Amino acid sequence: MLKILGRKTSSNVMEVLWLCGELGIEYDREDVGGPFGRNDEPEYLEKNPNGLVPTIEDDGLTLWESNSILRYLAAKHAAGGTIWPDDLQARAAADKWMDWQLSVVASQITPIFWGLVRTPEAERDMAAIEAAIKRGHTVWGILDKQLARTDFVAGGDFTLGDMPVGVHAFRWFSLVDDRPAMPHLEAWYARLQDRPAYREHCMNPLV
Ligand SMILES: N[C@@H](CCC(=O)N[C@@H](CS)C(=O)NCC(=O)O)C(=O)O
Repeated sequence: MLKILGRKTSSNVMEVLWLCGELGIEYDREDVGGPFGRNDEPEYLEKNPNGLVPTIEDDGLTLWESNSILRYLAAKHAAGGTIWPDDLQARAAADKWMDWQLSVVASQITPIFWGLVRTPEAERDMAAIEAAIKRGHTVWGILDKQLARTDFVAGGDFTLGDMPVGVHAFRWFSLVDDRPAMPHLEAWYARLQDRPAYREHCMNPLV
């Protein structure tokens, strides 16, 4: 059976749990990282030299990087389906938004999340948090423009492309009140919330 190593409070672990929920993939999960530790131990570093979560083990394969894990699991369990389309151009469109989460969204949302959730109020760098919020107006505005054209990030169907950004959308909407109206982004976020596995794994109190 698929084994997932990683605490469920990690955004990158959430992606994997969400996909397992979407596809009905059974798994065993062990708490690793954050308050649970273990990710700096030699046994874990042998599996994932970054000392980060998640890592999966499946049929003799050890794999890290959450977006790569999503691609692997979708190719294995949902081949020919819409979530990871066979059509090259549809797949590239989904891939693009997964990479965009890594290269653009992660660095925009992290100062807000760490600042407001994991830093005591007296120690917060409010200037850095406010700068990240301002940057978010531009970043999430890019996605809003895309979603004016399509219901999901890569077209009419929900795909892997929606998942990494979907996990971070919860943080953006939960932590930031100072948001310009982005009706298409808001409608997409509401569509994600129609999905039971998104609600179960990605909409828990932030810690
Ligand atoms: N690009 C990696 C990032 C992994 C990552 O940064 N994981 C964080 C949690 S979200 C982590 O392991 N932090 C250390 C910890 O939890 O102890 C991925 O997508 O898997």
